Amino acid sequence: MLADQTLHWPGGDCRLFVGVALNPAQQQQMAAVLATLPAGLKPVPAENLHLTLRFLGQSSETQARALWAQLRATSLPVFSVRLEQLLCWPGPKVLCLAGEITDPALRDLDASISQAAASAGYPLSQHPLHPHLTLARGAKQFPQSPVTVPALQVQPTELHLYQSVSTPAGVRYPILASLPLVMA
Ligand code: 3AM
Repeated sequence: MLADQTLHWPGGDCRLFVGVALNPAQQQQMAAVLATLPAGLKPVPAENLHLTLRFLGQSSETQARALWAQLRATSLPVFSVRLEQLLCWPGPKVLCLAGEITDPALRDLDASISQAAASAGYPLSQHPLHPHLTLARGAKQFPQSPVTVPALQVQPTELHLYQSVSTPAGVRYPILASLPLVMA
């Protein structure tokens, strides 16, 4: 499927981030894993699974369009990352499956996104990129009972601009625009 490069703006200012999704087989695999997480954890809905590459925060339409135009004019490399380390981050209280950046293409992509974000006027990222898939929230500490999560080799084909929408039923991440990642 061709990426929809058009940016569909929902109106007003929006909370945004740039990221990638799992492929459908991985999403299904992880949905099954989410269903087995110990009680006390709040698994994320499977449709919310994603890897955040850059959190942008509250954004105007003008700023988002400037960012997306710059990314559209950039050759965005396809990358691969292996997520295999189960981590509990006590600050945001999330359980996540994390990996290291070993593919130079991911460093290049991160640099391109940072450059586009800076020229569109977004503040510098507070943390260096640490690839991770948030699995559950409400994780004050590492779960006492054993958690089995398979390693995941993620090789996305598209970059997405996600909106983060809070609703009474929970957070949703609609995709506002997508760009293809290309072989170098
Ligand atoms: O689930 P992950 O971590 O991939 O952590 C938040 C989530 O990504 C991250 O943006 C994604 C959608 O909410 N996020 C939220 N607030 C953030 C902040 N102030 C943030 N990342 C960095 N700084």
